[in-house]
Amino acid sequence: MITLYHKPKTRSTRFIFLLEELEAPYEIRIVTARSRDGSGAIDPANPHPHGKVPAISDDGVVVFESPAIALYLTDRFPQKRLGPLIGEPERGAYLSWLAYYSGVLEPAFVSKFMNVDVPRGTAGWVAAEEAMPAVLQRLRPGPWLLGERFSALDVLYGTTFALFAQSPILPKSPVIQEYVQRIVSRPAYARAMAREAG
Ligand SMILES: N[C@@H](CCC(=O)N[C@@H](CS)C(=O)NCC(=O)O)C(=O)O
Repeated sequence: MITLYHKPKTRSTRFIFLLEELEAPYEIRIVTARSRDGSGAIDPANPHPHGKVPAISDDGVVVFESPAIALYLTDRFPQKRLGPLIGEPERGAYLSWLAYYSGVLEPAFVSKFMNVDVPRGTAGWVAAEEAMPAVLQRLRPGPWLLGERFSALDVLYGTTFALFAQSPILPKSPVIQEYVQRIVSRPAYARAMAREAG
């Protein structure tokens, strides 16, 4: 049984979506976490080293950080084909864009949100203005980041773009709008939203 350490309406919500896509047996354990306004506290029950969400435990095996959890879960339920496995040619792109999500895209978005210039040659990421064209180029052939194959990448990127749909951080592009529409139209997304709402 998988336990998802979760705080509603945060980065852990997308893992309810992924677990629904995988039709995995799971339970949700609501934990407290610190909020932007200074309220909230780390929950000692949460195994993430900084008390962040998401984290999961799979019969005692703990995994934290979104790309690691996505990879763990798609490897754990290989029959669902939501992530290319070792030996499949798409595995390289899968790993690369998983790592890119938290190594480049999120820092790029946060830098832009905070009005911080990204120092080229020093930062390990690039500005959002440079990152987004690369993502768009990948997405343009569609319908998913791995082409015809829906994967956990789309859970990460799609839910992020859905969240920032109205924000100036995201370029206005029909490619993104249609992608977000495809994501939020998935039955597992609706089930996840219903489950989170209780
Ligand atoms: N790098 C982490 C980020 C997780 C994260 O920052 N989650 C937020 C909620 S959206 C959180 O738990 N914040 C509480 C805190 O920073 O203490 C991941 O991608 O999983």
